[in-house]
Amino acid sequence: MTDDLIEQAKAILRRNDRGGYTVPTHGLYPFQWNWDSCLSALGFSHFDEERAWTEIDTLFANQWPDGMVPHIVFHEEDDGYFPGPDVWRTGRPVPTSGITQPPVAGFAVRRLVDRARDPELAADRARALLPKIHAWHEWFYRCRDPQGTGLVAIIHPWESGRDNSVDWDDVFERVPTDGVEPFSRRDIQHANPSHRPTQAQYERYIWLVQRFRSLGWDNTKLHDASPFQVVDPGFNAILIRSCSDLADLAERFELGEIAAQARAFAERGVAAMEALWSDAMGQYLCQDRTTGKLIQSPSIAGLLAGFAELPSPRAAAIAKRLTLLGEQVDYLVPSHDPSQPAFDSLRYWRGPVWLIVNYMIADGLTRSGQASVAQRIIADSLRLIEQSGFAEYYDPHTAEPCGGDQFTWTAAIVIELLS
Ligand code: 9WN
Repeated sequence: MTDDLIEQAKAILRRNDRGGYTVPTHGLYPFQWNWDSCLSALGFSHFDEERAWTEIDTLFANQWPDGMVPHIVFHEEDDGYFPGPDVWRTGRPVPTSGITQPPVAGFAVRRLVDRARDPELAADRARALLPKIHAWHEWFYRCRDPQGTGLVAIIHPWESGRDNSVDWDDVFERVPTDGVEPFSRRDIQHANPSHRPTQAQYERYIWLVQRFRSLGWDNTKLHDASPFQVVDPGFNAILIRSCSDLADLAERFELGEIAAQARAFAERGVAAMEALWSDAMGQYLCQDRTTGKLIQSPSIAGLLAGFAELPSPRAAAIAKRLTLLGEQVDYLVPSHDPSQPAFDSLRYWRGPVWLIVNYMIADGLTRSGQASVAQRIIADSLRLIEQSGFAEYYDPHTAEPCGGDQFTWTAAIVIELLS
């Protein structure tokens, strides 16, 4: 069974391989996505290390001069996705979007180095990538934390990777829709519209893109100019974990300055995360940076926070939350608390389970000594695959597969878990 699943997963990675990068799935997402690629490299690394490194190299070849690594690289023309390069108009040599995504690269590179079967290859490729990844992290703290709080804000829901989370609903009310140019969505031609974000949400996504475009994609201006500034605990935990993994690697490779700076980012971030903790909810919450208030929305972001090395009482509290959630669903981890009125078991990031997030939560909990919940998460993840194949996301009650199928990062995580 295990071998069979691994073979199926490898076939998906090969099928979605476009040479130097993979597409998340055929049809729905025909370009390279940032965090998809870094997590997919983990899958490749078990059977083709060279290919794994290339996935990350290709992404970083499209890093912006200011350090940002864009969330989409439009390597080829394809009108099957909206919004394409003609909407973003970022002026890059290879067209890219103008926003970023959760920075998992530092974590992924460290993992590739740690288990390299070809240590020389790994050392060469990692040494070349380290300064680039560090430049991205510096960009985050410079451009997305201008007040020096230790935590960075996202300025567009797409940056979180959790596009239509309940977390954004209230803040999104502040984003207008006047002046949005007419557009025609392509996602709902590929996937069930009732499993995707709404039209009203898309109008706001595009309003933000147009606003940033009107500012020439100048990252010294975008943070303050955005009516949407949210501090996401999951996103920050990923950044903190990547900074700390990068610090370890930089020490190993004797890159003293990077090591010291990356370590300082991580330590400051861990301390700052306390501001996002909610005793009432028993988990971390997002913060609306415009008002300074915590957003009372118990989503998976506050559990993904455990991916960073947090104080052990916090990790224990997250494990407890997950145990309670596990009594409400058949498959952990729902992307939103099922007892909340806004929970929707089928609609994208408002309830469904995502394997990549499961993987990161389980990894963090295992490191913090919360092994039994981590094992339940992994077991549930594999049951989903056995029952419903390699989907984009799943209903946490019924295991119904949703969104795109033959999904690259889902397959990559299966290889990672079973190898
Ligand atoms: C917008 C590719 C991406 C993922 C995101 C997921 C979805 C895009 C979309 O697909 O977002 O970036 O058009 O829906 O939310 O996490 O990286 O798989």
